[in-house]
Amino acid sequence: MDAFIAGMPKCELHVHLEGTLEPELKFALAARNGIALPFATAGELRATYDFHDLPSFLAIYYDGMRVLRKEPDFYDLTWAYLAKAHSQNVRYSEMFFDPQAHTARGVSFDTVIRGIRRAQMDAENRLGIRSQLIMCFLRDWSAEFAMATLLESLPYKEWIIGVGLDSDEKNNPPLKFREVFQRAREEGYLLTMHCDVDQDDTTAHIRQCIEDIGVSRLDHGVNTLDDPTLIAMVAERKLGLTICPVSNAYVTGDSKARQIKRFLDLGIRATVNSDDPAYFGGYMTENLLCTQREADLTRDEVTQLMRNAFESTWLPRAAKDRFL
Ligand code: ES4
Ligand code: ZN
Repeated sequence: MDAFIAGMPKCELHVHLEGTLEPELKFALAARNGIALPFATAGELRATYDFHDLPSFLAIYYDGMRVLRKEPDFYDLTWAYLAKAHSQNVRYSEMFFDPQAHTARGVSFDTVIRGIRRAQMDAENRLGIRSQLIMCFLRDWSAEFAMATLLESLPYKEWIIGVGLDSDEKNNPPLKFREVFQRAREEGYLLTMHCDVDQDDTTAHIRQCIEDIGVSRLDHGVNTLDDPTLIAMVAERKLGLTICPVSNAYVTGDSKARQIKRFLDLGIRATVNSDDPAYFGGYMTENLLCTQREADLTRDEVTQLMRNAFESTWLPRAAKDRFL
């Protein structure tokens, strides 16, 4: 089974590029940019990755981005992730980035996206791994900042397939960003949003995502299972759920592998993804292994998870079919 999972062609739909920043690269970028880190070694830094909930993780995640300043930094970050994904036979990835976490520090949108884009092109040409980019808004900042970021992205529209919503969900419901997502839709972006696991008001947020925002995917969305009407809505609309078991285990103490199996039994398009692999310590293969073991999945069920992922991509039908 382990060899089967390691070798299978994979698709990833929920990974934050900034969450792929490994301690070793963080050290190299800090040195290159003359930034002092309060740790002597990458190992020492890794030892501080001790989270128990979303806020304690996010504080370390945002602090880690200080080393990303110039275009080549974003190139190196993206290249390292795509090379690692390629080594696990990931054929296609849709990757989040958080432009506001950089523009708020004085790094330009242009710098961020040019570095990422150049690495995407190189990875496609040299490694054969395809990827697309999803721009996330930070939900704990204002809707005005999100709208300004949306407008700032428009000259680069051809490089961005869709928009998402991440960061701290508490008291930051989907409806706070209704106008931003409406405008994003008018501009041709596809829509998704995080509905993190076991947060306050999670089921109300999932309902807003579907009924008011009109997302075509849900990031996490595990708590759909808490409400039969949500189960029916997700099933009827064939929404893909991008679930991240190793991340869930960190943030909630439970990988939710049993819930993933339940979605499969219901015929709902659950997928398995890595979220922030440098922080949570698991890329695609490790996330699939964790799910398979904890829910005792068969080979067919693991294959179904990957079919669900390719089916839920934001690729044209013909491109999907080439992967399936
Ligand atoms: C995130 Cl685990 C998680 N939750 C919400 N927002 C995020 N951004 C990056 N990782
Ligand atoms: Zn996420």
